[in-house]
Amino acid sequence: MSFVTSHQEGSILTLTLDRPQALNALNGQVLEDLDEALNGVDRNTVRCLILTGAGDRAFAAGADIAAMANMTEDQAAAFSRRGNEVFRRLETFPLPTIAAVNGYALGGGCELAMACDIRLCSENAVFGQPEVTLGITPGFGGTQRLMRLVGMGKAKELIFSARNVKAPEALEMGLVNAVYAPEELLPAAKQLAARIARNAPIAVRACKAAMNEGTDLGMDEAMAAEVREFSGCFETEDQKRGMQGFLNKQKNIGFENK
Ligand code: CO8
Repeated sequence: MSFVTSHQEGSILTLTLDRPQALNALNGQVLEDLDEALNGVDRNTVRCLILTGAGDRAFAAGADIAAMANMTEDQAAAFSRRGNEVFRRLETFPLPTIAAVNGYALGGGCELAMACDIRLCSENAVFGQPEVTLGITPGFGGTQRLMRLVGMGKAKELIFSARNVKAPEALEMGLVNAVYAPEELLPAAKQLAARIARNAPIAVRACKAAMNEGTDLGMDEAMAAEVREFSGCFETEDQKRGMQGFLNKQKNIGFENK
């Protein structure tokens, strides 16, 4: 039995955190199962990943507090390191990822959503980094990714105060891209995934790599990363297909991931 289920429909793979009795809280096994689920992704057929939570209450209510309560400093470091390793793998995974946040995304849950490329949420979504109320800091990337997404001042306000934000405020600050009625969230995520999946997959992956790499570089090195990813698309079959298709006024160019 796994705490992460996979369901592929065409070229879209939905991964679901499946521990609803604990609001999909992230313990060591959930992290391993997520890593394993990423191992199982068929990169030849999948063109977009959606990550969501089982049930209608939570995406993930954070790292598992019961599992952390009696950790030593060394154990906490190992847990944080492992979580960061898996989340970084997701962040740099060579496919676009969409978090469909269907309820609470607190602590590690918010951090997991932030490791995805795009966040959509339901009207009942609640985001926050409540760690300081537990006597700890965010430990799965929250001190680093939140400020990159919403700016340093807002990130410090949210992390220091442990104030939760509801969907409309998350939208306003750019933490999520769009808000949907709960029943419309997954269909909307799939619609966006399908739209992404229609585009040249090598090019989409290259955009992700250039944008991810560029965030951590100065402008000159970042532009060099763009040149590398841009030129790397040339001589692919899909680049020829895409450009010839345009020149021939062809509609609905099908790309082959080659
Ligand atoms: N960990 C473990 N169990 C949880 C968690 C969690 N984070 N969240 C919820 N649960 C469990 C509850 O214990 C409860 O279980 P049971 O039914 O057996 O008592 C079940 O889920 C349902 O939860 P509630 O009864 O509390 O449901 P409510 O509707 O009353 O409240 C809340 C929902 C508001 C989401 C509430 O559950 C809550 O506040 N949860 C904790 C949120 C939180 O503080 N998250 C941050 C955790 S810390 C963290 O994520 C740090 C990440 C970095 C780690 C670095 C490693 C060292």
